[in-house]
Amino acid sequence: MTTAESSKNELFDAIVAYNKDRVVAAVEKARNVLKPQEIIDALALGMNEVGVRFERGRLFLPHVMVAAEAMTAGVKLIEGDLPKGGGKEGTAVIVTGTVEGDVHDIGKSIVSTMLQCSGYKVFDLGRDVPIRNFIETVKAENGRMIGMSALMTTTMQAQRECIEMLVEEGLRNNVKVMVGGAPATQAWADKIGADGYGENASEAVSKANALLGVK
Ligand code: B12
Repeated sequence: MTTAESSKNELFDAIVAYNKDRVVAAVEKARNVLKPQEIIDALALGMNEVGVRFERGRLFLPHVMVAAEAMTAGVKLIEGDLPKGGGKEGTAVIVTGTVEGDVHDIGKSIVSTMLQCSGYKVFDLGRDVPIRNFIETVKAENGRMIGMSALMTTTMQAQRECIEMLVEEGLRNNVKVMVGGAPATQAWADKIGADGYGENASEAVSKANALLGVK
């Protein structure tokens, strides 16, 4: 097995074992062999497995919480290593956040970081964000795009409501909307009239570039 593969396995196993020290050690080690994005992808795969085990009743909420903390710590370690876009995209503003009622923010934060590294000015509103806050921030900061994350089938409805509010406020033509989070799909994005959907953080960046006309 190559060192890269064994590094990825170590990252995955450490998250699934919900062991923060092991995650931190695995990330430090992996930095010599893997690209930052590969490290994030391996950790995210581990988080997905945690989700599967939680669903099957093999892990419980406290385990998921510790695994989530470990993932956040791991990503924080390598944030500075992510390639920078050089700011050639200028200062296009993107407002991001996890919708109201939803506290899942790991994926959203990765997306925000990657957008930032690609040269965008990102206003990350955090988690459990009321729709009104997205709208007010986009107005106040002259935002060109809203990127909403939702991890639950119940909360993803807020993505639709935000688009409806943009229409009501007469802002829809000036503001692109990108949606994401595990239950979101391209079909969902089409259904609610979003401009784009990204399955992961790299796709979020390429979709944002395409929608905002950035080469
Ligand atoms: C970690 C986790 C938690 C942590 C969250 C910690 C945190 N700070 O985020 C804690 C323990 C707090 C938690 C709580 C709960 N959780 Co939870 N959780 C998860 C878990 C296991 C992993 C999520 C995750 O972080 N994945 C890793 C990241 C990297 O992936 P990601 O979020 O999908 O993000 C990527 C893409 O989706 C995309 N992306 C994300 N956002 C965006 C945005 C844009 C604009 C774009 C373009 C792309 C994009 O890019 C990201 C990077 O690649 C999922 C299982 C799963 N498979 O998703 C369940 C899951 C989402 N949780 C679930 C549930 C039910 C809950 C609780 C209700 C449990 C409870 N009984 O209390 C609460 C909800 C509380 C609330 N009100 O929000 C369910 C939801 C089911 C449903 N009906 O939809 C899931 C699916 C688990 C399950 N299978 O049952 N949870």
